[in-house]
Amino acid sequence: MRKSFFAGATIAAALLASFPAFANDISISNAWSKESIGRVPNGAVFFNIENAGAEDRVIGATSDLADRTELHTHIMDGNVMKMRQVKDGVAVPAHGAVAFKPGSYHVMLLGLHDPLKAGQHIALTLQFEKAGDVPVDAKVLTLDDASKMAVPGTMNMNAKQGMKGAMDPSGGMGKMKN
Ligand SMILES: [Cu+2]
Repeated sequence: MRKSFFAGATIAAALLASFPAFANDISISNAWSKESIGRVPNGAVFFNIENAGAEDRVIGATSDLADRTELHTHIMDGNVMKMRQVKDGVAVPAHGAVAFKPGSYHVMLLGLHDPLKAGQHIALTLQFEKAGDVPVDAKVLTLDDASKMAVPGTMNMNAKQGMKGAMDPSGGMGKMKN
């Protein structure tokens, strides 16, 4: 499990040139989003937050990209995974890290002004209780590359099929074979 996690992290790191942003003790790395599908007017942005100092809290996010920029998370409601706005912020532990990742925390872009295109860089601002505003430069990935940024649990599932299955660009949930 640990090994798969690091394999996933290595693939993720290889996909992105990392542009860490520093503000006091907070650094943001591996920020990414994915290209818009058709006319879907929403997007999500993911990244890692590392904190070299005392406990802090993400209290909001802003951007010029969409009508609304919100902190979101996913919760299980019965057997259904739902997105929900996070209104009380996201704690960032002292000398710790928080991953905004698929299936978990993300910055939600609601009502995108323009579709996100692969290869594009998008800018947003994270607001921290103590560190203040921290800029985020996120790279927009193709759907194929974005699928490789999957959470470790998903990587483990793919690993059962071997790397060939996991790397198959046409592979999706509907194509899983046992
Ligand atoms: Cu969301």
